[in-house]
Amino acid sequence: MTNQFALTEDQLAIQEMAQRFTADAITPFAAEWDEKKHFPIDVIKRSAELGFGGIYVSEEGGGIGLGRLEAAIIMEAMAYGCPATSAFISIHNMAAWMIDSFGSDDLKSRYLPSLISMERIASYCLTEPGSGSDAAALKTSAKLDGDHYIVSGSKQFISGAGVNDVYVVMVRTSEDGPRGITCLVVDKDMEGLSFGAPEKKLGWNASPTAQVHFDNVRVPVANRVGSEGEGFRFAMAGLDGGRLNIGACSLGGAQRCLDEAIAYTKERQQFGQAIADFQNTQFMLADMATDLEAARALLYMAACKVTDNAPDKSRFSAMAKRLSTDSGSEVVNKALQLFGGYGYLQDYPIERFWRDLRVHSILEGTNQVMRMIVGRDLLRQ
Ligand code: FAD
Ligand code: 2MC
Repeated sequence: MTNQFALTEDQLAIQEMAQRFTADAITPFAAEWDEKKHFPIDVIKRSAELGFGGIYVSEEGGGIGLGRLEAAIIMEAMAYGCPATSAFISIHNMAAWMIDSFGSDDLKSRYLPSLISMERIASYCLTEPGSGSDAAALKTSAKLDGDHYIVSGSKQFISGAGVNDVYVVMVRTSEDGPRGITCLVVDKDMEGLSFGAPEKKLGWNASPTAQVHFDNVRVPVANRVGSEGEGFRFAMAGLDGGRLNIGACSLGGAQRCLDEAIAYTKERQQFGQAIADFQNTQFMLADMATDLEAARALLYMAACKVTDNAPDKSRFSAMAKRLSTDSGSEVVNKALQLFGGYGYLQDYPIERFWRDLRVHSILEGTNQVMRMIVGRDLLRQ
């Protein structure tokens, strides 16, 4: 960021490109995707033409090699139309980045080109039925058998499960807690891989979620990311960036609802005047804008810290995720109130954003886990 607080010309150009794509390909269709539970795979793949299949995959790896602030700006812009679609692209980017950052040259050459072009799309598989917040308690096992691992177990709540082609999976290769976790890349067509029924959800209807089952799936050792025992660290490093993006998705969704609320309250008349003329309305809009800007400032700063690999990057990423997702939902809730009964109807976009943003305080680490990360880091100092 130049002048400490302004975006650079390049960043503004990236923002404008993402905003144009959103206005053209996402915003006009998002309500229908939500209503029909339609997964907009064609639009997601089109975003690869802008480089969004490998936003922070290095240029050597074939990506566009941007920083995390630029990624957040892109996610925020796309979430203005549809937070679920934006977050789906973020998860793919997190998985691709893990392969680029920690994979062997062979693994990178076999997976990255088709991930970056989004010919293939990747899921990130950490959560299990018995281990959500306590991710290091995961049980899906991978036992070495010659030059393959035999993988058995189940993953829960996996975005893109059943539709995506590639699964970046955290598995247990030894009993040694977080240090017994290894990261493997699994193809959809490997024998023994199957998927649960699509989950029926409150929001994120444009993004399919399901269980992934591994029944003695033979995964080549060559598909291991890094060494045995490094998987948990890779998974957490991926989430440092993923959490920024989820926060950015909340900012984009909340900005849209604030803009909608400003337009609506100027139009809507009650007691012989626009409801925007009531001081209560103005105070609510003022608080919404203030809270949004404060969360955005922290998130952009945290993004710069992750790009720079700053020692406190994980703490800042957790603080920014917590604040942006909670503030984002609060802003949308206030917008819904300003719309009165109409805010509750599907005729307006507010209720969709209200439902879509709710899950951002839960996934990629609940906001209680975010506080745990921040609190532990403060006390460690
Ligand atoms: P739990 O861990 O059981 O938590 C329940 C409650 O207890 C929460 O309020 C939590 O904050 C609280 N709690 C737990 N431990 C503590 C503690 N120590 N101190 C205080 N409070 C605590 N996961 C993936 O791996 N990949 C995906 O693609 C993916 N996509 C998802 C998509 C959707 C729509 C959803 C809903 C989830 C997705 N997840 C995914 C899973 C998500 O990350 C988990 O739901 C989340 O981490 C919480 O785990 P849990 O649901 O098991 O809740
Ligand atoms: N970057 C790199 N390494 C990290 C790290 C980070 N951000 N955070 C932790 N580690 C390392 C840590 O240094 C330690 O390494 P070592 O054993 O060498 O000392 C190891 O990982 C274990 O860390 P902890 O001791 O902190 O592990 P613990 O089990 O106590 O708890 C916790 C970690 C709670 C923070 C983690 O389990 C967590 O983040 N839980 C939430 C799970 C989650 O976010 N799930 C999201 C799923 S994805 C999703 O929802 C999607 C929509 C895609």
